[in-house]
Amino acid sequence: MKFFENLNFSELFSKKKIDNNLLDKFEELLIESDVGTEIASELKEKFKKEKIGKEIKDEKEIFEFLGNQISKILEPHERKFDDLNKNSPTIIVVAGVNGVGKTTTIGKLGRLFKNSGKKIVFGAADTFRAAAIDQLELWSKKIGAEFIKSDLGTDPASVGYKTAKFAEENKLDIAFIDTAGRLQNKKNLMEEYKKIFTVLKKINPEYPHETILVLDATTGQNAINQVEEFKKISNLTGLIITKMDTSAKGGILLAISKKFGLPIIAIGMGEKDTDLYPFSSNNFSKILVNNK
Ligand SMILES: Nc1nc2c(ncn2[C@@H]2O[C@H](COP(=O)(O)OP(=O)(O)O)[C@@H](O)[C@H]2O)c(=O)[nH]1
Ligand SMILES: [Mg+2]
Repeated sequence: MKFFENLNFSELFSKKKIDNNLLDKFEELLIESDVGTEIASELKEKFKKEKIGKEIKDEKEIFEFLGNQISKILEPHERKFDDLNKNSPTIIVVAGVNGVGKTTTIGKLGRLFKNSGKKIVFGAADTFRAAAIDQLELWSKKIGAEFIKSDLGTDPASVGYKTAKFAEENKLDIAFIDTAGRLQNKKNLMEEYKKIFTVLKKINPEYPHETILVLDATTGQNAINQVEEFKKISNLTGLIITKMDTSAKGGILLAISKKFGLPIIAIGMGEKDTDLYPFSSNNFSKILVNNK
């Protein structure tokens, strides 16, 4: 995560009194970090209130200020992990466009819930590529989850159905339904998702209990469009942001929570099964600040 990589505050502020010109530059730097214009201006105003006319000792002072403010902005959006498994079985659809990390995230989520003794199943409703089915099957073997699949090209909704039924009949705790996110034909994709929801609701109107949208932090502002599209077809219950271990700027998370008010569940920090962290606004802001 390189949120502050391009924020060269030391040059900007060193031994200068904070004036409006400096504040504008501060705001510009924040906008470059994907936080969005609203939050950038909000942070500028707060900074102004506290520091105008004063001298800044060093960069640390600015990072501390930003860290605290970011934590405050994100705190209301924290979604506690334990909260995800209130029903038995809990049916979770994992959605998102191709390549964001859905399948990997299911593997990692599975690992975390397995660690706390939950019985789980993965359903391979991304039926368009054999490799996608195999990938999820590998994860299921790795962490000891049950696995449901159909033949290549089968209707994804039928896999969703089978997976939820399997979870019920075997008294499992959680079913994770993996999906395809091919964006080549947006209309078809959204129709496929709708069908999965419709079929699940036929089993139980409360299904799915969760629809988690996975976003890739490296996509920057485009992540906002993705949330908009998926919000149209489903009741999103939370977000997971992947690839925060890369050069992605974490700022997009602030822009998204501001715009949509969606809960944030976890952060992906790598490709291994142990690389998923329940979201904590406090830790997240600390990582951002300390990574400089
Ligand atoms: N560095 C990094 N890579 C990730 C992370 N999550 C997923 N990936 C990688 O992103 C690629 C696409 O992931 P995949 O789970 O297949 O995405 P899907 O198409 O949404 O199912 C794979 O190479 C994953 O290993 C993450 O948090 N950090
Ligand atoms: Mg996948």
